[in-house]
Amino acid sequence: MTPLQRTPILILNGFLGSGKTTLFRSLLAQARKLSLDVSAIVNDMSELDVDGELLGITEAVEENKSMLVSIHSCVLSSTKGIEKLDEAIRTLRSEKTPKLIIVETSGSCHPMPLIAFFKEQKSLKLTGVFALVDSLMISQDFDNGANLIPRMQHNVTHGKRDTVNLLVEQIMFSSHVFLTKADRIASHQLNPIASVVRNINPYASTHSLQFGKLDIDSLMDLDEYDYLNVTQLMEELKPALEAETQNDRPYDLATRVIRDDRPFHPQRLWTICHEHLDEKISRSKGFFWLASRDKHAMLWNQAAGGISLEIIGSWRAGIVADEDHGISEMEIAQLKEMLAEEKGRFGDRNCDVTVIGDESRVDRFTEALKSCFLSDEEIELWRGGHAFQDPWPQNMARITN
Ligand SMILES: Nc1nc2c(ncn2[C@@H]2O[C@H](COP(=O)(O)OP(=O)(O)OP(=O)(O)O)[C@@H](O)[C@H]2O)c(=O)[nH]1
Ligand SMILES: [Mg+2]
Repeated sequence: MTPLQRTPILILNGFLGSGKTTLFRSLLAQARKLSLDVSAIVNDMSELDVDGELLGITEAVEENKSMLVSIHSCVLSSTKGIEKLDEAIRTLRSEKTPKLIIVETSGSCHPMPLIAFFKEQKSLKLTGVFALVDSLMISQDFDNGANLIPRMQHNVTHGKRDTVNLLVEQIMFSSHVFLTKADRIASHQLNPIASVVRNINPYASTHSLQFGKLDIDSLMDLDEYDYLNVTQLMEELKPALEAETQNDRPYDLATRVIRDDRPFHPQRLWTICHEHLDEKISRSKGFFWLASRDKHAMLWNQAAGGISLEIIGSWRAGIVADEDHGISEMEIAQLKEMLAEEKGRFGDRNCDVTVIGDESRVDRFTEALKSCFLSDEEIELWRGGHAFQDPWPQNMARITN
């Protein structure tokens, strides 16, 4: 195989909730519009595979399911993750060679094991290693970036490794840094953050990015990743990383999964979110339903400094119950047949949420969320058509594909 035939690989790395899936969805939509032959690999640390589902409902993937491989229940940088990545690339290239393979890592993924892996792959060409950095999180938790290097130095001095190392090293290994969510901070805050990033990695280009608006054209022919820039860094970090790669879920991050068929009580959920969310809960995401909006399947998306609820579609059970469903009797009969297969008490309606955070806080928040599910008495009220108090925005955005 000549070097020209090597398949380009682009990695979307970056801390939990920094905007990787948002960018990925935008890139897949553009690839579809421009008929670009792009394949996708997505990694979710949790067994719920929320990102796999979010990419799975894009029009690009719905039209061609074989373009996406989803790897979940482990982090890509672990030994197991790298094996699964290798297998996924083989699967994607088994029938034809895509023009570009884009890989979204989970937010807890260290880029070094992936870079080491691609360096050895003669038929692949690693181009971009993108580090997406949440500028709102940096401004709030690291004083516009001023605390980032001192906190890293403190860890180095004390022989400690935590998520600060991860954040800084994601930047160190990147070819491009994207400062996301710039719309959430004042414009004068962006420059200090960008200059800290440039101090950490003078080789990477730094850009700001809002809601994943990046032209895919500019990514199709990127230069090969410059391994020389990180040779020394790789040597230095090797001992520490070797210990971490044995672990499927590294760092001081704990993951919890909430699975329940019941809806959330809208007011209780609102109160709990306002009382319990802080920097120790790095990330929570998933699908759920609210007792007050029981026709809609909703996406829960909480990252540092913010939570967003979006409508992702309609529950089948909601359509069937709707007197104005506007679909044919035959379609209704088909939906009822599907619903008969469901195990939950509420048809296809259910709640699947992953919570990721500091070991010390994650259980408290998870238990608090669980207390938001309707009690048996409230379920009876819901069945009777009770109007639950609902402080969430009335006009929730619908996720677009
Ligand atoms: N305000 C604002 N929100 C954004 C932007 N980009 C992403 N978000 C929001 O940030 C949240 C997390 O975005 P994702 O794209 O899921 O982040 P991620 O990096 O894929 O998250 P993980 O895979 O869990 O690490 C979502 O609620 C997004 O809507 C942005 O530019 N501005
Ligand atoms: Mg994601």
